[in-house]
Amino acid sequence: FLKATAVASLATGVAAVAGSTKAADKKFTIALIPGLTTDAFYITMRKGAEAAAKAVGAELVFQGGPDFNPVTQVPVLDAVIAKKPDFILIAPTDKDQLIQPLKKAADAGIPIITVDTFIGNGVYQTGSGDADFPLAYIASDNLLGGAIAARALAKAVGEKGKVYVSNVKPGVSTTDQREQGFKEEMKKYPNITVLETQYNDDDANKAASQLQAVFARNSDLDGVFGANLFSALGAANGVQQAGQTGKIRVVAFDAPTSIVDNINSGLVDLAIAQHPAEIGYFGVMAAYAHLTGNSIPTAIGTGFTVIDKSNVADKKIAKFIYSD
Ligand code: T6T
Repeated sequence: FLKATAVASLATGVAAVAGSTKAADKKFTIALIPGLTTDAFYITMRKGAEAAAKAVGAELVFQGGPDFNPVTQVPVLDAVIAKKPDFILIAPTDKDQLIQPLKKAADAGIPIITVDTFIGNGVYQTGSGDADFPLAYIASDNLLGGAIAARALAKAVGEKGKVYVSNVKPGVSTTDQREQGFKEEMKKYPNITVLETQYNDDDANKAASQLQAVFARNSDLDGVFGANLFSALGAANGVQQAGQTGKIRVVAFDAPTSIVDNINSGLVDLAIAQHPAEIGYFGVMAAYAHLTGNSIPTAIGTGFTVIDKSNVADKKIAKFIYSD
């Protein structure tokens, strides 16, 4: 048996040289599954991923669900697994609910990196737990991002008063960590009360009506932290609809063009831009490195660019505004 295997692999080796299908020449297919397809954050991530795929001659397949929800993401993941790509990059829409579906990919021999969000506790390749099998996590430092938001909002409201977090839903690693980082940092401001978090299910309209409802209950509301793109956009719209522009201060996570317009108009004080193109670029590069036999780091952290009135018109900032 051993002998037969050796002969077979030798034969394959010969064929590979003759056909010139060495690993480095192979056109790899790398799938990128975003949290949802119609979100400027993931559209920008895709652009970075496409740029890297072009650089290494890989094919990028971008396939995702219509909303940020495991119920719509898991069938997309199953369909991608069935096509047997060489690598899966995915932003899991829930820390727990994507573990088993992703295990299926790992069991099928498809290597995985999670981008933006994580499964389990986000610490991979430790040999412990049931969710450490992805090779790497490539993302912003969301705890830090939440702390930056808290400091900015505290400053905007004069370090006193009432604020709240407009958030997506519990179970999403990124937005959970932003809220955690925000609340921890807010403990340094004893004169600021953080009201109960409002969960909007990634629906900007819901975030806008929640802002008005919180304001109706708290006429002395001073500020809101929108913990992702739709939360921030919705909360800002709610402030405007309530006629409170400049009175209820808004700190936004994410930087689509609409938020930048709102900084110019004074509706939003500051936006914390992530670097989604960088996440996509390094996601593909790490996948390619692994596929060509190189080792890769288990975590890659990407940065932030804070945008406010003082730098919003700066040309160097423009590349951090998300693509639509
Ligand atoms: O904030 C990003 C992303 O980091 C988060 O995981 C989900 O929401 C966004 O896509 C923005 O909508």
